[in-house]
Amino acid sequence: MSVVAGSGFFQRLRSGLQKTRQSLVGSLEAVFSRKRLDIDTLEKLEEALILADLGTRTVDRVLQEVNARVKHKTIEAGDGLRDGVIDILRDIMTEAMPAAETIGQPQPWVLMMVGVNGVGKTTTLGKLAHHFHQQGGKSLLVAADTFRAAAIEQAAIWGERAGVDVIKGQPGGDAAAVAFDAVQAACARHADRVLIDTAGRLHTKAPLMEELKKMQRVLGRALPDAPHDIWLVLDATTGQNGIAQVRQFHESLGLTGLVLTKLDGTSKGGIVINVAQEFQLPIRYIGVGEGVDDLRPFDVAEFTAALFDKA
Ligand SMILES: Nc1nc2c(ncn2[C@@H]2O[C@H](COP(=O)(O)OP(=O)(O)OP(=O)(O)O)[C@@H](O)[C@H]2O)c(=O)[nH]1
Ligand SMILES: [Mg+2]
Repeated sequence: MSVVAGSGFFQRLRSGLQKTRQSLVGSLEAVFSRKRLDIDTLEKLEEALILADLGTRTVDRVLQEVNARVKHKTIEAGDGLRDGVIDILRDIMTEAMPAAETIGQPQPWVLMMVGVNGVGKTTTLGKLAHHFHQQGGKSLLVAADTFRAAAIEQAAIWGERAGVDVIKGQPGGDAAAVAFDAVQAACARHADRVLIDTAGRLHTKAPLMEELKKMQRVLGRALPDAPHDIWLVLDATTGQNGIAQVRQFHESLGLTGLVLTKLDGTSKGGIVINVAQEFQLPIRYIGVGEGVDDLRPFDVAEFTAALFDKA
C-alpha cells in the first residue's frame, strides 16, 4: 500500500495517532536533537521508549541495535539516530507480518473475533463488515454473543449500517450452535465471509475460554478448516495488560492475528510495536475512532509515516 500523505484516510490515521505522536515522538525528538550520541543520550532514549509503553524486550532490542551501530560507527547523533531508531522499529513490526495475504480466503472465509469485555469486538466487526461490503462479495455478521441481549441488538444495528445480513442467536443460547448454523447458512447462501462476534469475557475465567474453544471445534465440524482466522481485539489504552491477554488467548485458541483498537484515545500506541515484538503475530487492523471508517488495515510503512513523518 502506498502512503499518500494528503489522502483522507492517512490524515485520519495521523490525527488518530496524535496522542501517541506527542508522547512517543515528542520525547524521542528531544533525544534526536542532542548533539552527542553519548551514554546520557542513550539513557534518554531508553527513558523515552519505556514511557511510550514499548515494553522492556522491545526497548532492550532497540538499545542493543543502536549500541551495535554506535560501535561500528554506522550511526551518528541527530538525524542519523532518528533514521536508525525508526528503521529498527519498522523492522520489528515488519518481522511480525506474514508474506502472503490470506484475509478473505477461502470461500466462505470464517473469522472468529475474540477478546475481553469492551475492547471493541462488535464495533470492529461492524466496521469490518462495512469495509468488506465496499470491496464487494457477500458477508454475514454473526451475533454469537449470546451472553447479553443488548449485544445481539448492537450487532444488528451494525449489520444494518454496513448493509450486510446478520444471523442472530437467542440471549442465553448456545453460542457455538449459533456459529455452526451461521456457517451452514453461509455455505447455502454462497456467502464469501462469515464474521463471528463472540461474548466479551475475562481471560482469566477458564469456563468462558472453554466456551470459545468449543465454538472453534464446532466450527470445524460445520466446515473443514474453519475458523480460518481467530483474531484477538486489544484495547490499546490497556498498555502492558494487553500483553497478558494476548498470551492467554493465544495459548488457548492459537490466534492468527490481532486488531488494536482505540489508538485515538491513548498516548500508549507504542503497544503496537510491543505486541509485534513479543508474539510475532500479524496486526491485521487498527481502530482509530468509533465511526464506520475508523478502521485501517495495518500497514507498517503507513503507520510509521503517520507517527514519525513531519507533516
Ligand atoms: N475511540 C474509539 N472507541 C472505540 C474504538 N473501537 C471501539 N470503540 C468503542 O469501545 C466501546 C466498546 O466497544 P464494543 O464493540 O461494544 O466492545 P466489545 O468488545 O464488543 O464489548 P463486549 O461485547 O461487552 O465485550 C464502544 O463505545 C465503541 O464505540 C476505537 O477504535 N476508538
Ligand atoms: Mg460485543
